[in-house]
Amino acid sequence: MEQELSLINGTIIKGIGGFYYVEASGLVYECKAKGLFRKTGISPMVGDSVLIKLGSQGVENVIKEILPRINEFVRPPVSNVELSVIVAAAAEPEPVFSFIDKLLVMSEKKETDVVLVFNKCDLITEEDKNRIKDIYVGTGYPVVFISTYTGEGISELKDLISGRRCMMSGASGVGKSSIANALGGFQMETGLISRKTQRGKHTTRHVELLTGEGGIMIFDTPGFTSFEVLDMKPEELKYYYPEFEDHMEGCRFSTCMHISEPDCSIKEVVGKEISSMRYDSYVKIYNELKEKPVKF
Ligand SMILES: Nc1nc2c(ncn2[C@@H]2O[C@H](COP(=O)(O)OP(=O)(O)OP(=O)(O)O)[C@@H](O)[C@H]2O)c(=O)[nH]1
Ligand SMILES: [Mg+2]
Ligand SMILES: [Zn+2]
Repeated sequence: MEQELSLINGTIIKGIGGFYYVEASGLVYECKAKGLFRKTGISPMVGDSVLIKLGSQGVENVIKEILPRINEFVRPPVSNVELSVIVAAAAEPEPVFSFIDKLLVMSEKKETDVVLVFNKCDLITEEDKNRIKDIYVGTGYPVVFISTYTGEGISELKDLISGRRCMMSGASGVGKSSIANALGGFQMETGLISRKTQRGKHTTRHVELLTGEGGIMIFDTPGFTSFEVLDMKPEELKYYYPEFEDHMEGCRFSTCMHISEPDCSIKEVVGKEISSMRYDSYVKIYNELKEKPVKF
């Protein structure tokens, strides 16, 4: 009983080299997670709400318990996400729409709300923006066009995300850390993209939960260049494209995958109500899932 009373409730904001940094009442404690995995089979993640026991006189602080998670993501590895902020660059690097759609699909699967951000809008025209808008208009996702250089869209984004714990994910070099800095006045390291490959240089190495004024709570995460949709049956995928929902009922077969079946009402509206880009990414991801049997 005495021991329980001495436990402190906090949140893991960072994990490096076997240490976890736990924020509790404005203080940050460096902790170990000794024996926790052996006892529970669960490894701590950034975002976890935990109970820690403070050590004294040379004894380290220890995470004793991980409280139940609302959700957890594998890439990036974070837990308890309230809003998924998917970041792409409008240019430099060019957006890869199938990659963006994979991130969207994973967020749908995890049932988090989504905001889609196109950064570096100082590099594109209004016409370019309209082309991007057209791709996602049917999804219902909020799409925000921003530039951390000019400040465009930053306050709009702030309004959309404040008060919710946001996971930022996206390719390296799209500006995730720059956005975190612009939103919350943080000083996260940012890095130039490679001139030759037009890709980021993986500047951010660790996931970190940043808390700032005005209800800003952001997981800054390392960018990645490839991404596979995990733990999903191919038949599930269609439910993670919100714009399919209104059209599915017209298909001849209730089991229609909207790939090669006859009388498919989804395929009928591709290029109209459903953007070709989105449909193409659906087919691509569907085929990838088919080729890669997943154990359940
Ligand atoms: N033109 C332009 N460049 C930007 C903008 N925002 C950020 N950048 C630049 O893009 C580069 C990458 O920015 P970062 O914030 O490091 O990108 P990141 O997504 O955090 O990258 P990783 O940490 O590697 O995943 C830097 O050189 C930034 O200065 C913008 O609005 N416009
Ligand atoms: Mg970064
Ligand atoms: Zn169909």
